[in-house]
Amino acid sequence: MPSTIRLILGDQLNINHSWFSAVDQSVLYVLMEVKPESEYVKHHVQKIVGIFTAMRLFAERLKKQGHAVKYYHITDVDNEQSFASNIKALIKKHGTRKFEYLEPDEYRLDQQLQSLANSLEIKASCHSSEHFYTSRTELADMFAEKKSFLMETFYRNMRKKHQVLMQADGKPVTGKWNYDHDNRKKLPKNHEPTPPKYFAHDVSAVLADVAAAQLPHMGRVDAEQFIWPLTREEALELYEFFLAEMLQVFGAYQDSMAQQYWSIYHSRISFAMNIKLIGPEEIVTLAEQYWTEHQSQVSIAQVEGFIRQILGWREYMRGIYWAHMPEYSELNHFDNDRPLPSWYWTGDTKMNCLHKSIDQSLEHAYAHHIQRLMVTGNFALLAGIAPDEVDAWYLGIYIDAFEWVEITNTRGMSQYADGGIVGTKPYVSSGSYIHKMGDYCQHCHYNVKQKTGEGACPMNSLYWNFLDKHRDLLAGNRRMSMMYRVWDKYDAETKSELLQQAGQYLDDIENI
Ligand code: FAD
Ligand code: DLZ
Ligand code: SF4
Repeated sequence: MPSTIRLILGDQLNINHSWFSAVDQSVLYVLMEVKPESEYVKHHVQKIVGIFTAMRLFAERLKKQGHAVKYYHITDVDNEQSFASNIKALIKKHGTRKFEYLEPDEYRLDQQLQSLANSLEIKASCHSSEHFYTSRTELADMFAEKKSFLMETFYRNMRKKHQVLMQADGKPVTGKWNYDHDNRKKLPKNHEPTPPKYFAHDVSAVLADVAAAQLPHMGRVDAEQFIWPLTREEALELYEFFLAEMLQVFGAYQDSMAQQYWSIYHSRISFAMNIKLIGPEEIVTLAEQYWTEHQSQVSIAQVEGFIRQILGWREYMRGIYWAHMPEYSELNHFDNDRPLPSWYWTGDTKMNCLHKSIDQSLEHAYAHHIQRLMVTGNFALLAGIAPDEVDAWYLGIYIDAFEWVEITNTRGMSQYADGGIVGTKPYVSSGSYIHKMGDYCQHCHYNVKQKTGEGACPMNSLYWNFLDKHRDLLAGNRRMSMMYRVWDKYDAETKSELLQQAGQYLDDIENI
């Protein structure tokens, strides 16, 4: 009879966790597929199937190692479809004396599990997931006396603390912290990126369970050739492929967009990392090691650009989340309230940049950072979409979307709904940025060079409309002042035409 129950959530599949270092038959590990976790937003079918399959494979692996495991499939008759009810039923059945769980990454589940723990008459405790570099409060503690939390400051502190890309004299290797300026290139004409690595899992049985349980979902899936990594070994394989084939140009092309290529030179490691098949520390260590051993092929700009994303941005977002939740999920700096256009769920728009970014998201449950930020996010902000709707879309559609990293990127970095906690200014642009960084505009119904009139690129007038509408909130921001100077130089007639054009597009937003 197990005297301890240990709960493992669907994004806590860390086989190197100290919990598993010894086999102890008095401990029962519990994993459960439960309906509420699939229903808090409408998820991409690949996200549900990916998480369930990875959970099932993880449970099998624990069993093979000799651990006692109780696994609730979504269709099991004894599954009460709630973490709390299933745990209480197990405690009753086994007469368990202790309940243990790992720190959830999401505020909602943290609250739920704390209240479950408090309601039990047995001992209950919460343990580290042993995944992140930082604790929940490390970022807030670091900036305790400061008004704003600068990512660059945080990142440099992380580099020093963890001795990543550092020299013995305390300076960054090569003397420079940041190589952003060497990066940000468009893909050269006729350049064909290395094709992404695909796995080919048959997930038909899991998909059948999802259908039988009538879980809401969206998006497409090839159930016989599921492409995402689902075990630690596959996560390592995908990452090693990235190091060997892609790291050498990762930074250079990380901001580029391409009509024909859906992931370009991105690692696509976020899903595996977010469900903890692989950890950030090993990712960073392996990248630095690869660079050290291959300096003739991989420049510092590439490896620094990559490490910054994980040691910098990813940990920073986690810190922001725990410093500002639950208020963060309510922030709406611009009071935006327009519904999300229905074509966000179909890709059915004449704007090619949006069509391509949404269509590939439905196909692969993935878009790379610049598509999320400067295409779908940019349009949503320019059009004044309600942040709740934007968040629900991002949280549902991406296979790597978990609230701690989704909401900080969406509501914060992309929508500036937090009024500048994450970003120092809104990430907005007209069509010119999209034109500069890729080839979407060449294949578009609209003309990126045109601001008004039939066929004018909607991003152009919406951009000026956004600046004009939010002047009170933004004109005082030094980083926006140059754009306001440009706007102020337009004559009254041009301004009025631009605002009118934006108004027409917004009135007909479902059909643009
Ligand atoms: P790569 O480009 O190869 O980067 C490597 C890794 O760096 C990523 O796997 C990721 O772990 C990390 N990283 C890069 N940028 C960020 C960032 N801004 N914040 C945190 N980590 C970062 N990332 C998620 O993991 N989950 C999300 O739900 C999510 N939602 C986003 C929503 C919006 C609106 C935006 C603008 C960004 C979002 N991101 C999210 C951040 C980033 O876009 C993804 O991490 C990245 O696209 C994942 O693909 P990749 O693994 O190929 O990344
Ligand atoms: C996203 C998700 C889904 C769809 N289903 C489950 C599930 O049935 N069981 C589970 O343990 N986890 C699931 N998850 C992931 C959780 O929502 C995740 O643990 C939280 O997002 C915490 O970050
Ligand atoms: Fe997007 Fe405008 Fe370019 Fe079309 S022309 S792809 S809408 S930026």
